[in-house]
Amino acid sequence: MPHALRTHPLLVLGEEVADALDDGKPVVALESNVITHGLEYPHNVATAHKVEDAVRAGGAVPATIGVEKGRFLVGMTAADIERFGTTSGIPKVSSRDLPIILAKGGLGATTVASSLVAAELANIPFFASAGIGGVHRGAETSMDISSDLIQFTRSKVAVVCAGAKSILDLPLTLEFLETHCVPVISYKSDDFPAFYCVSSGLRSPHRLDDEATIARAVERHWALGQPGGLLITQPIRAEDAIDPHEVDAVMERAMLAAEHEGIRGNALTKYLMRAVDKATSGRSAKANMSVLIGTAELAGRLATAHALYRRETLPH
Ligand code: PSU
Ligand code: MN
Repeated sequence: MPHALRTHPLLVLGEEVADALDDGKPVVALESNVITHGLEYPHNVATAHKVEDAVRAGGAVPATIGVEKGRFLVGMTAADIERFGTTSGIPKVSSRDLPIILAKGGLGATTVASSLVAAELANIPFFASAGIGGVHRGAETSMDISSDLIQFTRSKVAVVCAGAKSILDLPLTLEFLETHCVPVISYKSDDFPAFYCVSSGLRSPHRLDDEATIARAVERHWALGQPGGLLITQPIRAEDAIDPHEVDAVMERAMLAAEHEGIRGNALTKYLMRAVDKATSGRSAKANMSVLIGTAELAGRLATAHALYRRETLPH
């Protein structure tokens, strides 16, 4: 029998994703802003495929999300990924932008926040992104706090990431998550990671070392009637990490340059990331790939453990 989601007016489900959701098989949602704004062609397209392969290696079906012709693509095809990767001028679409872009039509690249909106509509309980947005440094005056954090409190989707880059204020980011009741779980680590670095120097509120317990925690969160998601972190592999002092020095310079050039609002994240990529060339490309693959693979394994847990515990 065709699933209702297949005919949802705002969703275009990929065939494999629709079948997996019908069968209660694990699916992991992925963002497209990293394809259009995070990396350059052709590295962006190649990376998007590697990330999808990593989700599969973890046992789940990948669902890369974007916006086209007034609907969410949930489970982009290779042709979709190529189109997003090569078309210039695709807007970055966060939650606040969604209704307008959906109303206007055209292409839109989803951030973590807006991908979570689509994932929840499609009943996909897991999402992977290497780095989330957070509280920006200087937020006490700029009030620049990524919508990603707000969306965690609204969408019932568990987010797997390698923490956030230290272009952000990581202590404030953790404070914000605590204040807004978002559970943070660090997988096999005591610390909250900082994307290129194994540790941000901050202790994580919770550590869990096995997929089954994390899957149970995700289900418990929702059994409590909580509306939002959870954050699950996994650090970069130590051998691929970059020295925190070097990252800090580069960030400081990039932030001063951004201020000098008057870069603000939703353009700031991309600007800072590009500056760091340039300054650390070679190694940051390798680190980026390592983080993307690692988080996608873990998300695949967690989605698999979660699907199994649901099958075993839910009435048939
Ligand atoms: N941080 C990263 N890589 C990214 C982003 C953030 O390390 O690609 C992107 C993601 O799409 C994230 C968005 O959802 O930037 C957050 O942007 P803003 O800070 O404008 O909310
Ligand atoms: Mn912002």
